[in-house]
Amino acid sequence: MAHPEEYPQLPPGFRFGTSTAAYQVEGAAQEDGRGTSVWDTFTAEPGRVVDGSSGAVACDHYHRFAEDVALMKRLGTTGYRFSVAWPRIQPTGRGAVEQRGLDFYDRLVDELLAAGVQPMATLFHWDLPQALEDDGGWLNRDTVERFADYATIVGQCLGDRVEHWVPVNEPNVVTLMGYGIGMHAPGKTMMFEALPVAHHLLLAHGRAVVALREAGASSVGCANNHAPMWPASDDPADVGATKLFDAVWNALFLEPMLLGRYPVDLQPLLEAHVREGDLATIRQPLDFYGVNYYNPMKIGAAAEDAELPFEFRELVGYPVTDFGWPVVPDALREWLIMFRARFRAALPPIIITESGCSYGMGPDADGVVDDQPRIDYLRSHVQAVAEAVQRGVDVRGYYAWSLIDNFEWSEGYTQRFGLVHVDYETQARTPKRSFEWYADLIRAQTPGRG
Ligand code: GBH
Repeated sequence: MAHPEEYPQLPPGFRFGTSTAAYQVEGAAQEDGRGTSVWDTFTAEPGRVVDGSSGAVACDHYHRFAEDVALMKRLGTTGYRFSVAWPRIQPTGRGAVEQRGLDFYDRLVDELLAAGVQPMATLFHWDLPQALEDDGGWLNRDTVERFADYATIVGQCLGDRVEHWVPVNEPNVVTLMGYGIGMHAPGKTMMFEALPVAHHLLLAHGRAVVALREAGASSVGCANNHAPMWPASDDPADVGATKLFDAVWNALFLEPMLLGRYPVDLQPLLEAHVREGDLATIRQPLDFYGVNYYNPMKIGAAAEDAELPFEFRELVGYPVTDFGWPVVPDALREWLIMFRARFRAALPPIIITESGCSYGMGPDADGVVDDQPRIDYLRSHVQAVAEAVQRGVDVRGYYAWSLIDNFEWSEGYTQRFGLVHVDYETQARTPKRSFEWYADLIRAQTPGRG
């Protein structure tokens, strides 16, 4: 039985949800006419994924979605963020609609609504159709047009039933990890030459916001990954490197979306790609600003001959997750307060569209998955959000990453972020102790109901 006083309290109507993404959970890669995505290609290349795995089967969510929705119902969540796989809707990224692919999301949305769960749909969580990548992918401005068409198709099908829309998940991760340093698909190592990707993803965001609204969507936002950047020391070289990386990771996406301009330091690098009207296209009024938060980063100056002008340093003195990422909930609270103070009227209500951690334990002899560190993570981060709300920041929801263990990109199946354990041999789902804790947290918001 949950004692309300032991759980962070958020205002009435605050939505507690969970998040996943298509390539990480669906599997069924060959089914119902799905086309090849850049992640199918990337995972087939030796050495790209630590355990040599792919999302070909993943959690088999494509076939087991009803079981997964039943888990959400049991959890008592009222929100679920998923992504639509573009190659299921348009196998080559252009042209005719693959109705069977669209039907899957239609069934998923209906199943969610019947369970009392409000859907949040992401249109692009990194699985670009390979055929578009073959034509340059996000380096090619034409991909923006293709994305706007795709947004219209999905919006027309689901616009009446999806509560919130996210056009692009973490454009910074796509730009930097996909095209900058090559840790993600499509695996390009272009460093600063990857900046046109950022501009095209931002244009894709703006065009999709318009397309979705025209198709009947009522609430459209974004899901940008933000990491507070801390300098390794007060040495001006470290401070300067931190300022630059902060611009590249955070401001490069945030400022065009909210203010309609690029950060001053980066303008010279982007100028050549920006056409008349582009910045107005990017700056669309948003119904919410989605933040994916994991941890702050420590940045230092790099050696003269280094490839990049900044360096990632280890943030010591904090507990770490299995991934080695530091657990710093205070940084989330401080970042939210700073964000609100800086943007004020330009900032719509915030939703935490992802927050979570990887801890790897499986079921013990009694079948229990005792993931206390995840409970601590969730408790402290939800508490940080509650404190930011008390300080006047308008945060409307928290979506835990993730509902179930899943394919963690270049880490394959070696990192587990789920509230529910997945046995990849049997596909058995086992709710972890953190699942029970999250259920209690939700119940504790409305005393008397649980
Ligand atoms: C998100 O990306 C994704 O949206 C989701 O698909 C993914 O499964 C989830 O997070 C978990 O990874 O240098 O040690 O300080 C997260 C992007 C970028 C977050 C790198 C952590 C720095 C770690 N990540 N970042 S560290």
